[in-house]
Amino acid sequence: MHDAAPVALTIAGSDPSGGAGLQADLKTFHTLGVYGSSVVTLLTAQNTQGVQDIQMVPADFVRSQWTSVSSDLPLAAIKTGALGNAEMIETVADCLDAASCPVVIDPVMISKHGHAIIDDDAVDKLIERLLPLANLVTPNSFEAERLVDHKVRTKEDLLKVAAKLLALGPSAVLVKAHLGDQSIDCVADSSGVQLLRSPRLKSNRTHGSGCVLSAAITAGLAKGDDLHHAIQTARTFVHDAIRTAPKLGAGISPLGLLAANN
Ligand code: PXL
Repeated sequence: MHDAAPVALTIAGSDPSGGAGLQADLKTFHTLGVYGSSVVTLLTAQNTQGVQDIQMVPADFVRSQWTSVSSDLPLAAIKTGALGNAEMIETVADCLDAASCPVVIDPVMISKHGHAIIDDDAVDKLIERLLPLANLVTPNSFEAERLVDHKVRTKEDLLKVAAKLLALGPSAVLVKAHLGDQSIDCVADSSGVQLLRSPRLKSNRTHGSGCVLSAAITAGLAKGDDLHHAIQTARTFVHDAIRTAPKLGAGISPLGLLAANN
């Protein structure tokens, strides 16, 4: 008999080029020893050069996928990625209200190429419905600025934005920022605030790095790690995956998820 791996679920959009979205999440889960399942919210037509088209999955069908998966698999952790619009956020929040495992919300708003993958009115819905049920929310500084309407230019701004986000109801926040030549992540929860610094990697092989980070944290939580340990491990995983990313496609290459495990 083999022990079953813990099961994680991603509720996210498809990137057919495999670098971001649910494909990145599933690969990350797998590499980190977690069984991956997925509920698809939207389909993109994209590659390393940009997002060419988007098609929403009907909200009712997202609910059907959730019912199929959650009624059968022992979900140990869940993450959300691209949700697209307010109706989808409402649907996903209705599903997650019933969840009894940790939930990581990655509030995906734009692609690496600056292509919007969320409607304006969806941001309000995200704040109202999803943030309060998150164990962790993982915005980059652009997404955080939009959620709390405060620019991130300095370390003080970053601390302020993290505090404002925490006040919106998640149990913890991880705000990812680049200040000068440093990559600084601000982690805040009820026990306090921490700044995690690392040198900024000069690489454009970063397609899907946000997805991989939040998926790696979700994998850690599925395995029973505490949040701070899951974040530390996931940051190292992403750092190694960017460092070892092969050149692929004519645009922004995806991360090297296989090499990071070697
Ligand atoms: O990296 C954010 C992201 C998440 N999910 C989907 C995406 C993107 C960026 O392009 O397309 C489906």
